[in-house]
Amino acid sequence: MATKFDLKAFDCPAENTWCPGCGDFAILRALKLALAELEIQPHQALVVSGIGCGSKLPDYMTVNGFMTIHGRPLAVATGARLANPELNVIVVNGDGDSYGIGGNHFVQTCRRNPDITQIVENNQIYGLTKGQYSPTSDKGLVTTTSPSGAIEQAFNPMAIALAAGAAFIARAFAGEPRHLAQLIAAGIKHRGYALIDVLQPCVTFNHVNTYEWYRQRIYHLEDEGYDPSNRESAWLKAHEWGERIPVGVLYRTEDLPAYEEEVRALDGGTPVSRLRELAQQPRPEQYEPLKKRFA
Ligand SMILES: Cc1ncc(C[n+]2csc(CCOP(=O)(O)OP(=O)(O)O)c2C)c(N)n1
Ligand code: SF4
Repeated sequence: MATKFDLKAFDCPAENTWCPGCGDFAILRALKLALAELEIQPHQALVVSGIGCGSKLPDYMTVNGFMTIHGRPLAVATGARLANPELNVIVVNGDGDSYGIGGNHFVQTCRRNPDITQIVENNQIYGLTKGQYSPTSDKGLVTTTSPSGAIEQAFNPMAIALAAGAAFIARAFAGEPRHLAQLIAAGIKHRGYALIDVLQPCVTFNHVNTYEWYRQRIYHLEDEGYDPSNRESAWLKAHEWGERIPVGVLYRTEDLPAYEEEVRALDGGTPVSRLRELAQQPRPEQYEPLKKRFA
């Protein structure tokens, strides 16, 4: 992906505390690449996160950022988008934040379809709190809270997003930042909610789902002539996990209106546009005394 302006615009001096080798580094780079490719400048984007290792991401780039409480970035992002549709609103959070504590917000956002893009750093573990199993941990995964192996079935974000009505559903791998950047850019360009679930190795706590594990299994849907507009095919692809794991756009439809297009309360203007109008209206009580003073 050739970028049209300098990625340095997004650089930031904050000390990075991610473990060396963490997949979150590639996600950070891919997001910057995608924004640069779309010529979106730092002040034109808002990155909203929750709590977790991956949710530290807005701290590590120059951009408008909002770190919410655990599991709530989608609610905050939807509100921000309604208030100011000129902002490119991007949510970045972990699988625990998104699919665990934020699970209901995830489902409601899929069916609500606000024009925001969500990047889920899916490392199949709770990284920040030191390696408990998460909703996407594979059954049997041995972790600090499942010494005999996780006994629950894993949450399937692709299938749940599809069933809940999401209009753009993609999966990527943190070991391929340029491919990931293309998917993020496509998600941002998509009108409505876009989910990009990123397979993100946690090199410290998940010793099963490693870079090597994923490299042996992933394949690219676009290499197989796959048609992402077919809902039935997407349902089958959403359930492919194990020996072969598809990455790319699983499902996409442009047929659904974005949530904010249907919110009638915004017909008279958004909160930000109304504030701008107010600011431009002459306020005689302010300038009349000044005029008298300098007459
Ligand atoms: C209400 C609430 N419950 C629990 C926590 C503790 N907590 C902080 S981060 C986290 C898990 C984060 O996991 P994930 O979202 O997968 O992100 P990762 O750290 O793996 O990037 C938990 C349980 C919290 N901060 N707030
Ligand atoms: S604990 Fe895991 S997810 Fe957190 S920074 Fe380290 S490698 Fe990344």
